[in-house]
Amino acid sequence: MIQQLQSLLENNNSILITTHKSPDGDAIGSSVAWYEFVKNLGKKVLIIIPDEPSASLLPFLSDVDYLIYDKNDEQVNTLLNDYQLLFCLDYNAKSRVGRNMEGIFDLFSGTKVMIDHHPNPEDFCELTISRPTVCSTAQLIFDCISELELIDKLNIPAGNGIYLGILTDTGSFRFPSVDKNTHLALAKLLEIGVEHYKIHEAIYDVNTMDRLRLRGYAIAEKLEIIPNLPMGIITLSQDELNRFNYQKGDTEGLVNVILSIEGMSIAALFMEHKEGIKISFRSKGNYFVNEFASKHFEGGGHKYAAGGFSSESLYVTLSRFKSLVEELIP
Ligand SMILES: [Mn+2]
Repeated sequence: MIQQLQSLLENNNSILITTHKSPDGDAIGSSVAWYEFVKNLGKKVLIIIPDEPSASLLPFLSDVDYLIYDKNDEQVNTLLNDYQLLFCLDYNAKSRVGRNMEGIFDLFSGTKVMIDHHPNPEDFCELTISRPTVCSTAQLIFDCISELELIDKLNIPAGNGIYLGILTDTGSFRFPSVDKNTHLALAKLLEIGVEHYKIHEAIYDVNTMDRLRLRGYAIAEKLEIIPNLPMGIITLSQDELNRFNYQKGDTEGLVNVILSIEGMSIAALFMEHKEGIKISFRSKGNYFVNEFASKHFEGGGHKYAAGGFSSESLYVTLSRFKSLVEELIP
């Protein structure tokens, strides 16, 4: 597989990098890392992101060429076929780029390559590098570069992206998906000069008062423990989000706070948006959320972290959820 990747890189000079909708730290981090790496190999490269990332991720994009598909769809559609390779990073199905951007897969006539760590990848790329046991796509990017024996082409900007992706996809290096290789990769990043503390500060020390107040309110007033289950949920209506001047990214990590309560193993956050109800599921130990999310809430993800969606009202979504929660008991 790495040989196929190697020959694709040797025989093609122009590369598009795409990632999933509502990009998280791993989506942005792995895209930036791959961008910097292939640029260093002398390639022409452009990143396409489905929609605007949260504000804390924007600084990581300051040195790369990228376009937001939602704002530049026509421009992207016309330039797609100026590129030979299209990389799909941190997603495993066409639909993950969102309904808007999904059309690019019909328009693009070059070779598609998936590099991803979500289980059960859809078969739509000519080359699929899928390793669900790896903690993050960023780590997988690191592994690919090292298997290509091109680790000397890893520069600090690429290293920053890899660090960002690993940091955010592992809850700061604490999830079971972290292994020895994760720490070896991190050690290598520090060795080449990545300033890890700056990345932590850029991600974790950028709260606004509104965001802290929203979190305080959510925990104090909206956290509900489901009887007879090691499970807590938080629901936030559109009115409540507006009250705290909600910005994308403000509830990042909020669902994990529920799991920090002693004895809690499953957590869910329901947020009412214009498009519908967005749900984040988290779990640990013997509890898994990805199948539940895909079976009942048009979602999916990893066994311990999954997303979901419902176009019903918040009230109906919650009652349906509560009627189904027993299925989460193994
Ligand atoms: Mn990821």
